Amino acid sequence: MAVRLFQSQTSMFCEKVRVVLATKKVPYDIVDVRKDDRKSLIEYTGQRKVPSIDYNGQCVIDSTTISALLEEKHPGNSIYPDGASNKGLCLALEDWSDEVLIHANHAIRRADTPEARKKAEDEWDVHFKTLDQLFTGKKFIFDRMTLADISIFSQLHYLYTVVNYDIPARYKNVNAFMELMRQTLKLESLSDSFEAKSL
Ligand SMILES: N[C@@H](CCC(=O)N[C@@H](CS)C(=O)NCC(=O)O)C(=O)O
Repeated sequence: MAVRLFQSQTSMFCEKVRVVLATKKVPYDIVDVRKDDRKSLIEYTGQRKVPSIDYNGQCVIDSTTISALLEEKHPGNSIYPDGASNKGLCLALEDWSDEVLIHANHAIRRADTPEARKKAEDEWDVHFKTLDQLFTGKKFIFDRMTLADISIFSQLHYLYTVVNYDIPARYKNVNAFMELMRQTLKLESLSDSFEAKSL
């Protein structure tokens, strides 16, 4: 089996796929697209976005599609919860995280005035409040780590790895979740990005 992940180390969507690959213990090689200005990525996939994957010759683009393919090919250590209703909820949370939290991340990373920074932090506050309620009385969202946790973690983790912004201590449940994920992913610190290792 030959799997190549076209990625950049700092992308939250690439980290999401690295965690899925590691959870499923799938060996893979990394093609760092920054090193050749995305030339190898464009040659193989015909487009510029990462993560993209070469799965035994099959070209797959987008972290959601890649995760679903990995689940199909490697059903052990499932990344989805049991039961159709919980799976639907997990997919909805993955989508919310990928499509909504990403905007808050773009806003805080791009903020270049104190006003823009304040607006971006206010936007994050809305999401932290939502997440703090979501994680009330829970460790993971379902009974074990699923793609909902992995997607949310990847967006929140970007605040530590790239933005240099710590989640305020008042969001106790969100901070407890980040600490649990740090331990689960065997990260020494939340400022370390998740590497290409097996769990
Ligand atoms: N929905 C996509 C988002 C992927 C995405 O936005 N990738 C960014 C890096 S974080 C990218 O490659 N942007 C380069 C471009 O659009 O040219 C996914 O889940 O994979």
